[in-house]
Amino acid sequence: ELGITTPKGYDVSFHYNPEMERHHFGQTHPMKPWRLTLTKGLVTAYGMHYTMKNYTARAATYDELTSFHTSDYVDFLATVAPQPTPLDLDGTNSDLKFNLGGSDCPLFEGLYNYCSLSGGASLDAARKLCTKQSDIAIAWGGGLHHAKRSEASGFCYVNDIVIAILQLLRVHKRVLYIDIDVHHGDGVEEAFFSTDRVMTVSFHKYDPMNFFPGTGALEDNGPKSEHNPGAHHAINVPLNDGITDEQYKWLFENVISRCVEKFKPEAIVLQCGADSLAGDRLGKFNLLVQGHGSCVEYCKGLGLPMIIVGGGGYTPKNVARAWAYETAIATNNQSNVAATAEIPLHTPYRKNFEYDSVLLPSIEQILGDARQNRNTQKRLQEIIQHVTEQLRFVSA
Ligand code: ZLV
Ligand code: CA
Ligand code: ZN
Repeated sequence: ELGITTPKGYDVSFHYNPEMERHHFGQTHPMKPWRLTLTKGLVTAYGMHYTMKNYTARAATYDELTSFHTSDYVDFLATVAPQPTPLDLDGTNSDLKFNLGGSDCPLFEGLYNYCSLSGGASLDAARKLCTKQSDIAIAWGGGLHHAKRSEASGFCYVNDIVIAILQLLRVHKRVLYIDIDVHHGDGVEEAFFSTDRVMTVSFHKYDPMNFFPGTGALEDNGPKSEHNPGAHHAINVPLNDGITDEQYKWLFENVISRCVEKFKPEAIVLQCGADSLAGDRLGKFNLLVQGHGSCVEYCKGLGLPMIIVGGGGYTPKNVARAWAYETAIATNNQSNVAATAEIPLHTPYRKNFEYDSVLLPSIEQILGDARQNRNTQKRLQEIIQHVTEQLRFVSA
């Protein structure tokens, strides 16, 4: 069996389970698992599924979940039921353990199944890389970067990324984790705080008093003790509202090229949270699908085995556009897709796409007017300067 290979010779696999989207965080909660349906519909409408291997992701097992999480926490996740009481009509029972049941991390029907499916998809992706059956493995249901060993946080209950990286570390000496979600990838950073085998790089909006989770300052680079091998292996790129494609691409390539040069990773995990796109319900950047996708393009060009996971993204139609476009980049269908400006007529839920149903809407189509850009070129230079200095302490 030769498998399906894209014209450039990459084996791409797509790990997806339609069961995930049947879960609901609640009417007013911004996280809509249904965006995965929209993404898969678009990927299929463009025919991209013919150019990759498609796997129905399985649920991660208890043992797989406890490769990172404590058994106390996983046991609790497995047994808690949504408990709306007469005093708690919206299901936001906030006095539960492990940060569960508040408005960010509500308890809902099938929560454990949802978490296991997200974990299973990313873990399957990691295993395909380990066995060299895939060069690029895509799991849009993963990317839940805030979950801690023993705590839920920011819409994330199980850290599928940490579980996938632990799997990669069985075979790969060094793994580079890159996070373009608009929020700081704190859970992944913390999990690998004391090892020099994982470097974490997060690009995010940073405004500690007003924006979740409030961590990820430029100067936070891992443990301060030089005796700790993890020192200098956490890279943070704090940004302000309104950053543009041009600036982001420039910054991304400058930062990542330096990290790759010094750290020499054997595999990459790229978290593609789509809340960094213009028009997101929570994020306030000015990124277009093209700018967001340029990060995927750049990483692919490094020629290293790579897992691509999802993450945030709160305007479902924009999430689907970006993740379909990025699937196209991975499978080398990019030019076909860009040439077909119109979203195909037979796309399920096509009416959801608005803006004349184009795949790559302009900033005017999305926002009317771009948001004010609060990132100066001077500040971006400072960031590159700081990252370069940190990397002096890093070697492969
Ligand atoms: O995209 O939340 O601001 C990966 C990801 O990175 C907070 N949470 C916390 C800190 C104090 N609270 C406020 C509680 C908010 C309750 C419910 C919302 C409800 C409606 C609309 C927006 C939010 C919301 N919550 C916006 N930002 C938050 C953050 C959590 C962000 C998680 C991002 C997850 C999947
Ligand atoms: Ca981030
Ligand atoms: Zn986010």
